[in-house]
Amino acid sequence: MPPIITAFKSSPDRGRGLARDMRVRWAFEEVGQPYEVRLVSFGEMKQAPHLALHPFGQIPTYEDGDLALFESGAIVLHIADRHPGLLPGDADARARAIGWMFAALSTVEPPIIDLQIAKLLENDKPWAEQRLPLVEERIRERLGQLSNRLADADWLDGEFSAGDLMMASVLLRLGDSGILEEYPNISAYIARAEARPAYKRAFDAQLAVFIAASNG
Ligand code: GTB
Repeated sequence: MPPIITAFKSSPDRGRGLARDMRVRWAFEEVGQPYEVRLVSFGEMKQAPHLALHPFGQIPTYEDGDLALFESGAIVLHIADRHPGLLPGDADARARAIGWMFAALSTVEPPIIDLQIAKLLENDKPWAEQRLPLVEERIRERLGQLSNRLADADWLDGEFSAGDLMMASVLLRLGDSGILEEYPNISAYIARAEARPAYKRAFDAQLAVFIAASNG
């Protein structure tokens, strides 16, 4: 039986591939492994059966036999570790690819999440107008540094790896903010990631959930 992951029954991103099951689906597609998806509602996420899998009541989770995991980074790393295709064979290159995964999740993603919080949850606060440019500036600082490091390379460290999968997933959350366009090499990097057949299969699979939910 293939591993089972969880995803939103009705994703607030309306099928744009921004929820964190997308990066796990993408990892499965890159390594050519089948997986199943159990869809959960916001209510179900906060109930005991799901909380037993995920202490914070979120998606995605991963179950394979006796193993249950939460945290998209841990799940993608586990998939990449188990199957060839997402981590280099050379031990040093593998360690660097894992380093890029952590950089994506702990250095680049936090200010991007801050922007979404500022725009969606704090936009009615009296200080919202002053805070937004500060948050945007922190993102620009990171993207400028990332852009310098990427330079004219296709991927962050040699061949495409789980580090690129995670970095592209995180950057895609900037969506229509207009910030990505300021960094042409990062925009091209994201376009290369989105053009990968595995990305497209994962994207189509999560979009199909949204379309089915909209029709049902
Ligand atoms: N650090 C965890 C991980 O990487 O797995 C974070 C998991 C997480 O935030 N999951 C979110 C969730 O379950 C879904 S992805 N939220 C429900 C809750 O906390 O109650 C976050 C997300 C949601 C919506 C959009 N969107 O609409 O664009 C994008 C991303």
